[in-house]
Amino acid sequence: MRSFFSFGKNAPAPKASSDGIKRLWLDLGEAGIFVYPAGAHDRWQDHGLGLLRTILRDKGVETDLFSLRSLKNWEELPKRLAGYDQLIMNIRSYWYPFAYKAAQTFKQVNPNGLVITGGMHATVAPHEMENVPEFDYICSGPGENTIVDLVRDPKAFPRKVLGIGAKSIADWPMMDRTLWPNPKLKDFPWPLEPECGWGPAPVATVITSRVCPWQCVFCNESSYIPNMGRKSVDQVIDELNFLDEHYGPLGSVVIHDSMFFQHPPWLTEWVEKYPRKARRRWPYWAAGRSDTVRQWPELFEALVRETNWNIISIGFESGSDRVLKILNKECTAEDNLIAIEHLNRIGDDMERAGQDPPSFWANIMLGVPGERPEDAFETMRMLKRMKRVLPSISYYAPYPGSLLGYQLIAEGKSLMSKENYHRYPNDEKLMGIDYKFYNDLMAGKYDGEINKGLNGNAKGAELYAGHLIKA
Ligand code: B12
Ligand code: SF4
Repeated sequence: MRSFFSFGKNAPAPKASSDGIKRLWLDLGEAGIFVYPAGAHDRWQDHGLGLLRTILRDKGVETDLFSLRSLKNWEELPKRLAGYDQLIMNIRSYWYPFAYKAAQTFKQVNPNGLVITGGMHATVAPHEMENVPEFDYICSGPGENTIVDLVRDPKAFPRKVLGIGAKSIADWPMMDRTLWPNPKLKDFPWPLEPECGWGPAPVATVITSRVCPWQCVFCNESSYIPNMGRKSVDQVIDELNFLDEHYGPLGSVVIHDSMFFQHPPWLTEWVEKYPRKARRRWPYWAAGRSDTVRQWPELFEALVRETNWNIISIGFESGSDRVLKILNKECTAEDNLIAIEHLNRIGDDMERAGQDPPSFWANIMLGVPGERPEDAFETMRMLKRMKRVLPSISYYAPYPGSLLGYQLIAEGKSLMSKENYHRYPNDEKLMGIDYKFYNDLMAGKYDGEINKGLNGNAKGAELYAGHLIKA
């Protein structure tokens, strides 16, 4: 699929906001994603950008927008950046190499321009960014109550800014999705989003809650994202109905929350209202944990059956208790098994009743430091016990922000750098990991060994071969 437009030839002239300042919000990501064929996840839109541009627009601060994903190649970038006074970016760690390159290019073409940054990487690795002189402002933490003042009068702030957030997501304005970049691709239902195999297009991605309270050492986002209240059930349904009415008909929904299956009273209200008040009971993808599925089996079943939660993302991570302990997952291999059997049973039941059965989106991590081959075999056995599953398997990556990530970075073992985080699913992310073993495992070389631990008809290696994802 090619773009309708030839990007980069004639960059539009920079527009000034009402205060005369020319500001560019740069959407990050790999060049070419909005031009050439690319994975749907890479094409999804950035809620941080959408929310903050909505807030700015509502306060009369206009920003131009360009997406790195619309570049055919990096040589086109200087003319896209030339003539601006400010460059604004939401930087997550996996976008850091792009932001670094963009900031350098911006300064080359606008030596007096200011680079104003915020986002997850600015929150968890500000020290790394402070060493780069091209970053003029580095805002750690949430930006919703800081962004307007910061871009209006940056000189009033120190270089390192502490962002101020809302108490609750309920206080965020409804994001104007037309402020997202428009890839102008035939198969991109802008301002809605493309499907990725979870449910029919167009997809609406929404956020109902922020911050998962658990402390898994490869994630533990609650240590760096301030806790905040959840959006009300009514707000979520109103937003979906609005999107369906204005840009739909919607095909399906993705709930981006790191942990959707939390706060039983909220979930109970969702079970009660979503089937009644939503214009359609759109199927949706959302995340849970195996221990809470075990703890609240009836609530889980009600959500699956009554609200059409048909792709259940669970961070199983491993089938080995040793590795689950290393990860401080606070779930056991038994919790995982019980959750698997519960959904297998619900799915069988629904199939017998002529309904579409739900599937797992099973998040699995391989290459965790300390993992032994037998642990990885247990993990693959666990995966094979799932009757209906979309495997999401990745090699562990030491992200800054997470406890384990910080530790491995400090020990000099991370292979992720500001020039090159990772581009491909099977990139090597950590020293001391036998990636050859894992590549062989993923190619099915150890399937005989794995199937030995399973009774009956074990699925083949096609279940996971080719299912490694970028992480
Ligand atoms: C949605 C999501 C995705 C989507 C992204 C879609 C997209 N294009 O945005 C998908 C599914 C594709 C994805 C993939 C991955 N993700 Co992700 N994802 C999330 C999630 C759950 C929500 C992000 C979000 O929309 N937040 C809401 C918005 C409003 O927040 P925000 O963007 O951070 O913006 C706020 C502030 O940062 C700040 N801010 C932002 N920009 C600016 C700019 C300025 C100037 C200022 C002042 C402030 C400011 O203000 C905003 C409002 O408060 C977060 C977890 C979380 N709770 O945030 C993880 C998260 C961002 N993902 C993460 C990771 C690691 C990944 C993956 C590697 C796999 C994985 N382990 O999940 C892949 C990588 C993909 C790739 N290689 O490209 C990590 C990033 C860690 C880090 N150090 O950056 C997070 C934090 C999860 C975690 N706990 O580990 N992800
Ligand atoms: S991995 Fe999942 S359960 Fe663990 S802290 Fe992160 S979002 Fe929460």
